[in-house]
Amino acid sequence: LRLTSLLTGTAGKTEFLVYFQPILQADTENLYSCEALMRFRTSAGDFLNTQRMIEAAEASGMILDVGAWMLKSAMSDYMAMGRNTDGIHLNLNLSPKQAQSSRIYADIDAAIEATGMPLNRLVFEVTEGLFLNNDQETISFLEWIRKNGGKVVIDDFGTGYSSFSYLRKLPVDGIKVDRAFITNMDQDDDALAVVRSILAVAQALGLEVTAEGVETLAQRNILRDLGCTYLQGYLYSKAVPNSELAGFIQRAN
Ligand code: G
Ligand code: G
Ligand code: NA
Ligand code: MN
Repeated sequence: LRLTSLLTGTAGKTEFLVYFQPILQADTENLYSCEALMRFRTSAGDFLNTQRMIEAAEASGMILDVGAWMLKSAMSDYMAMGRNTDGIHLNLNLSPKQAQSSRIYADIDAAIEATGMPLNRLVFEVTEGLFLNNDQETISFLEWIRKNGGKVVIDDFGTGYSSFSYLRKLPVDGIKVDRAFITNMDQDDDALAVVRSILAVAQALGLEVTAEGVETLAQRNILRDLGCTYLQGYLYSKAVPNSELAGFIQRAN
């Protein structure tokens, strides 16, 4: 598999990179966090499709090594921005396999130890699929994060199987409403109704809501009026390398 040669460095100089995409407080538009997103750049300078690469890593089991690399690199790059990222959270994506592996505690501990990034500024993004088997070890892991001051949010919310009644029982702090609903919200009444309902339920359950894929001021205004907590999307910034993120943060201050 390609990824094996990538990881062992036998595929030329394909680089693993960490990009960052800002997440803003919806009411003030102050910077709340940045989501770390993996990028794969070939020696020719082309970017490989991230989703396909992640899927290949999951299928081959290499996601555990790739994920551990990602945790440490994202925290390290983030801390290297120094004062710029003081007090700002860092969102990290966890694959289900990664979150369910027994080494996840050690991987997180090692990354924190190596970089000095405090756990109470980390937000872990997991997908609804993680909760399908109702596995007690998964629940314990998420509770461990939250006991230590970290947060857990459900990514791509609305695309999977989670029901609202189930949501109430999960050890999570919030949800990220899938981009598909946000994209269509200002043209499609059904999409707007879904976003409205999700926000109403989340608020009733005391959950924070992030809207992802916010591209227009019209979408921003609707989301603010509905009491959405955080906003993320091209309206503010795409995912950028840390060199560009530092500039973005300075302009925001
Ligand atoms: O940023 P972009 O739209 O290219 O991301 C494509 C997909 O890859 C998204 O579903 C995103 O969540 C996922 N992804 C990006 N970085 C990581 C990562 O570090 N870990 C995991 N598990 N998924 C990631
Ligand atoms: O699965 P996850 O939500 O982590 O995937 C995020 C993906 O969405 C990334 O590939 C990212 O580049 C992309 N993305 C982020 N913001 C926007 C946006 O405003 N519009 C669009 N079309 N894609 C976005
Ligand atoms: Na994500
Ligand atoms: Mn998402």
